[in-house]
Amino acid sequence: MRHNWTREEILEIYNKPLMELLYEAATVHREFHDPNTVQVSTLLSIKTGGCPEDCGYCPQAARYHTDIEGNDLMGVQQVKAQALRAKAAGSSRVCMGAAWRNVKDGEEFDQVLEMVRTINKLDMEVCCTLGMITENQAQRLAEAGLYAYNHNLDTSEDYYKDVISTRAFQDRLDTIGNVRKTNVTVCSGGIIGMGEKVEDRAGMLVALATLDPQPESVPINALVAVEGTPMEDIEPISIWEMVRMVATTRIVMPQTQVRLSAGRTQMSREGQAMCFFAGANSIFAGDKLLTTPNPDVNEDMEMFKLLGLNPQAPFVKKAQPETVEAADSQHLPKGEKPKWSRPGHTIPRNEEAKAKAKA
Ligand code: SAM
Ligand code: DTB
Ligand code: SF4
Repeated sequence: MRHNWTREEILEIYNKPLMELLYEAATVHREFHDPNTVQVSTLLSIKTGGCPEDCGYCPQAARYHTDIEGNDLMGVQQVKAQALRAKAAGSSRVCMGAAWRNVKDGEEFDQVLEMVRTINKLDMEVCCTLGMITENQAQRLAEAGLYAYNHNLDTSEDYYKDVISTRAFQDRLDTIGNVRKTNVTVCSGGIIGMGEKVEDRAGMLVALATLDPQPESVPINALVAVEGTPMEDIEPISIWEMVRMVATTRIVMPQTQVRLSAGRTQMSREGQAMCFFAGANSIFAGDKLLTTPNPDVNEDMEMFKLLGLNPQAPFVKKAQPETVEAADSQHLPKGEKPKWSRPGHTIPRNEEAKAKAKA
């Protein structure tokens, strides 16, 4: 496994003639994975909207006043019912997302830990994406039976400053580092089509591929431009860019699960098939991502049938984590108030969207 990729090397791969790029990526893919198996994960927005951050792509940021329906933290039984439904529909993983800047110790986090225990006992892989977390919080999640933690780098360190001003790229690396200190696997990727250069896509892949170990899972999202966000007017990327990004990710991170994430409603079946050929081996299923539309589950299953793809069983890559009950926990809440950064620079595009929403 190589951990010393440079931006130039990655750019060279990304820009290869397409047929060569596809052939190389598909060859690497076959060496490390069954090309006919795709992992299916269901997203569940357990706490929606009202987020204090200013991520320029995100409909859940309170400051942009988008047209989404906000919700307080869901109940454990409601989450269990949704997880059972997802399992019956062929998902082996549930990913719970919360519109939080970071996790705070207290009742709500205890409730999330209970959700993790509950889903793990359904013999499904459990993933959470809750914003920044401390090492102690990562350990408490691990003890509850968490399989993966998602925290995206989103883009290159350079372009990051044009997208988010309320926390720094380094904060993201710190959270990933905290997860790495536990038995929980790392899921980290990003978004393309936010107005970044191809060099920024390569830069993001350098940051991910030089982590040692590399993330077990890398989601590649295409921007879903949502009305009211600073990125509402950005034109969708072409399928060729998605295919190139997936193929390059596959080549530089051969063992990783590459997730074809947001943006599939814009892609044809042929386009998605090309992404699977290029090494994507996971999707998010369910008619909604967190707040935006996703292809219908039945449509996805039809596509799987057509392409001869099979949904992956849970715990193929790593054994099911044991669940420790709250009463037997070794890790008590620390009530830490960590000093995550607030870089505080302003991003004109984000400021304009905020002013427009206020008006
Ligand atoms: N609040 C937590 C955080 O930011 O870490 C977790 C939820 S957040 C919505 C998870 C990820 O969803 C983001 O890091 C981003 O990569 C992706 N995402 C959010 N809005 C998106 C959009 N409009 N298009 C594509 N991806 C998006
Ligand atoms: C990831 O990289 N993509 C998913 C998951 N991780 C949490 C989220 C996509 C969200 C798309 C916008 C929305 O539906 O709100
Ligand atoms: Fe909040 Fe996460 Fe959206 Fe950023 S991406 S605004 S942190 S919910």
